[in-house]
Amino acid sequence: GSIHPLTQVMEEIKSIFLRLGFSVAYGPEVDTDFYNFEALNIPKHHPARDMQDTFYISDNVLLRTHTSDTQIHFMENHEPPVRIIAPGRVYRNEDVSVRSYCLFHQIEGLYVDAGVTFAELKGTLDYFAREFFGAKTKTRFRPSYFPFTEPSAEMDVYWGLESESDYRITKGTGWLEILGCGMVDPEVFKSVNIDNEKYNGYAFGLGIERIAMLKYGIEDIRMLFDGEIRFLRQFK
Ligand code: 2NL
Repeated sequence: GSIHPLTQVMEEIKSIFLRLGFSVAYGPEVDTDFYNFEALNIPKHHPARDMQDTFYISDNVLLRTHTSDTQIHFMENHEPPVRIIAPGRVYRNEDVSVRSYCLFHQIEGLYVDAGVTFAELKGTLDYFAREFFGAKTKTRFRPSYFPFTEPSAEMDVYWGLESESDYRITKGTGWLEILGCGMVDPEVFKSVNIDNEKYNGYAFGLGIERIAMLKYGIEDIRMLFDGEIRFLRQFK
């Protein structure tokens, strides 16, 4: 047998953040509306909550759409400082295609303490990019929006424009988006009873499939879930 490419990528990312002092937290894949949406400042009428995007078990129970739910559970049960990553499976009710599948994997990170800065977030994620993609990796941060962080950003790595496929995957820019991040919105701390005058923090989320596809040049996301032995043997 061989270790699945998604597992290999997850283990490599986990080990980088473990070296930085993060612990690993696991949580339920079936969770309630509160942990997946409400506590994350995602309002009732938000499009992500739609049945078109989320698999519901009942009115209030669903398959998690990100591993943020685990971080909410963790903050309910632990006083700051909190420094965790939450890896695992997440689910979205999307049309299956080369680019998207109903099941995928995520690693989210969370750091909560008194006086956490955006500069620390940038330094940590920049370090991660250089460990994962190589010491010469260039990164850039662009402003973005998430309901659970303010301010929010996306991090790109410079991929280059050497081959025809580089043009295709970077849309001719040479840059590739690899994660979303930001400073935790004070509203999120309210829902887990953490004093948002005393504490703040940063969070980030990255999709494993996308990174595995880039690393190994996999063109169709479905190959990661088919269990086709001739595909899997290549990752020995
Ligand atoms: C993306 C973006 C992100 C987070 C995830 C987070 C979790 C808590 C509080 C605040 Cl408990 N934020 N997670 C923050 C920013 C971005 O993911 O594109 N993921 C694939």
